[in-house]
Parts: sequence; C-alpha cells; structure tokens
Amino acid sequence: MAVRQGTHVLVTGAGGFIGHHLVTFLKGQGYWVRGVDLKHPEYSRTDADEFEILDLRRWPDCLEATRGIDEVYSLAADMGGMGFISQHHAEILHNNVLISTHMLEASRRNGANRYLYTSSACVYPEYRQTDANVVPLREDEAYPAAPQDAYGWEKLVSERLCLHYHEDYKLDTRVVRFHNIFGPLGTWDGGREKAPAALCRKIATAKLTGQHEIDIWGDGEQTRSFCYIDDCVLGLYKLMRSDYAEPLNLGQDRMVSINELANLIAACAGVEVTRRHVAGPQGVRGRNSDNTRLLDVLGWQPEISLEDGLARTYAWIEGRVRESLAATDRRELYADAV
Ligand code: GKE
Repeated sequence: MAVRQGTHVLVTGAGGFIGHHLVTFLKGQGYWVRGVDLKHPEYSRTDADEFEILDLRRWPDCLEATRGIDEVYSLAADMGGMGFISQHHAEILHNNVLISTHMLEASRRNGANRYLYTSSACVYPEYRQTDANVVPLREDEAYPAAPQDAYGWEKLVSERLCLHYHEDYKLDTRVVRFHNIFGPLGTWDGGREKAPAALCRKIATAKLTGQHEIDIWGDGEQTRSFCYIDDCVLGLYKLMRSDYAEPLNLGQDRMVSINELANLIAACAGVEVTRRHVAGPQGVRGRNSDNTRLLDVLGWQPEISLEDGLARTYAWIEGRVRESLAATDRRELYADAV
C-alpha cells in the first residue's frame, strides 16, 4: 500500500470512536492529518497534526475544515445505538443532512480530490430484515428504499448526493456502509452505546458488584454481525485508495444473536450471568453483511475474530466500569463524612 507523503487529509468526527482510531492509523501511514469535531476525543489524546473544534452543521465551519485538504474522510454524524437513533429522528435527520450536504459542497469548492462518505447498514430496507435468520444484505438491495429510521434515510440521501457529485462534478467519491463497529475507546455509557459496549458494561458491572443479573432488550434472539475497529479503519483506508465509487459493505459476515453476544462477553469476563429480557428498542430483527462485493473490490474482508475483538473491548470497558464504581464509592464516603 503506497504511503502518500505530503497528502493533507481531513477526518471529520475525529473526536468520536471511529474517527479517533482512523486519525491514529492515518498518522501511522505518514499522512498530515487535520481532525475536526464538536469535541475532543473523550478517552485518549488525538494524534492529529491539527485538531479544530468546529460545528459542521454550519457552512462557514465546513469551509474552514476543508481548506487545503486533498482527501476527506467524512465521519461526523449525530449517531448512536438503537437506544438513541430510535428516539431522536428529527434531531438526527436535521443535523446529519446539514453536515453531509455542507461538507460535500465545501470539499468540492475547496478542491479536495477524494471524499469518503461513511454510510450505514441502516440504509437497507426493513422488509429484508424481518427474520432473525436473515439473508446477508447485498449492496444492490438498498432499493426499493424503506430504511427503518430517519438515521438510515439521511444516509441513503447522502449516498445519492455523493453519487451525483461524482457524476456531475467528477469529485472522486467513496461510500462505505458500516455494520455495527465496536472496540476500545468507543461510547460505553450515556445512552448512545451500541449492543457490544452496552453488554460489556452490564456484564462488567455484574462481575464487579456481584449482582449477576443483566437486562437485555427483547428476547435476545435478534441477530447482527459485529466488526472490530482495527478492521474498520483498515477497510476505510483500502477503500479510499481504491477506485470504487459505488456503496460497499464494511462488516463481518458472521451473524450471532444478542444472547450469543452476551455469552461471549460473559466468557471474556469469566462470570456467569442471568439474562432478564426487558422491553427496549430492538431495531430490525436480523442483519448480516454480504461481503461478496467487498472481497471482489478490495481483495480483503475483516479478519479479526469476534472473540478477539470482544476480549480487547471487554478489558477496556471493565477498566472504565471499575473507575466509575470507585468514583461512586468515594462520593458516598464523602457524603457520609459531611
Ligand atoms: N444498544 C443496546 N443496548 N442494544 C441492546 C441492548 C442494550 O442494552 N440489549 C439488547 N440490545 C439489542 C438491541 O435491541 C438491538 O436489537 C441489538 O441489540 C443491536 O443494537 P445496537 O447495537 O444498539 O444497534 P443496531 O445494530 O440495531 O443498529 C446500529 O447499526 C449500525 C449499523 O449496523 C445503529 O444503531 C447504527 O449506529 C449503526 O449504523
């Protein structure tokens, strides 16, 4: 893989989980990197050469972000797991339409050569995902369009915007569809966390408090595939370096149920937990990635096993839960003392 010395790269959403890891990866490849976000990364310092706090819903901030940039990795979005995206449709659609539309046009005006847009498996129609034993989703199956949430509708429209910028303005665009990316330094509490992080947190809490019952939304028989962050950033890079402008899945094609996911995490923790199935937003019943096109285009697909990825993620989240429980203990001690 050629290293592009002297190429100026922008990563939007560089304060978030995937963006933060991508900045580190691109620095390792020898790029000059500008990171932009509403906030700095939460859990470790950025490796970016320059990090700017900007609000990419605003056109002037997009112009500022893209000045002097050759390649744009566009990750900024208002997003989260099912607990968040099923409850904030208006806010998500409003914010993400503004970010995606302004960023694409600002990149073109400022003369960027390449633009990679991060879409999602959430673009696929709900009617193809009604069975836990779902047929893996192929890129050409996004139409007739019927995404479940506003989050997916925005992704689909922005995919088309990229396509038209490619056709009409010859901007070299790339479009990737993520399938549930997880790993260390990702959101693990607060309401935006996805299932892998949420279950790591619940199981770590069970282990450290000795209360071995955890809540799972729904019957836990709903299915997904989960892709580890290191595979994700490598896939993003490979796609950017390719000449492929159509949407491409980026995920694992090993499907597991949420109950199986919980069992794998409990094995990482070395505890037995009892599952309590409770009401909660469940999203589609089944989802898996068809990686045929990914293999054709990149000659590669994600390689890190779910077990390895979960072991690394669980270890990091258990550390965070330990710190958080210790802080709660200190607060209670202090409150008792005064
Ligand atoms: N977040 C979460 N937290 N999910 C839980 C929990 C919990 O405590 N317990 C069970 N689940 C179940 C959810 O009900 C859902 O059926 C499944 O795990 C996966 O939830 P998720 O990880 O929050 O998100 P999804 O895979 O449904 O959707 C995500 O898909 C990605 C693309 O594949 C989206 O939230 C997007 O963030 C993303 O684009």
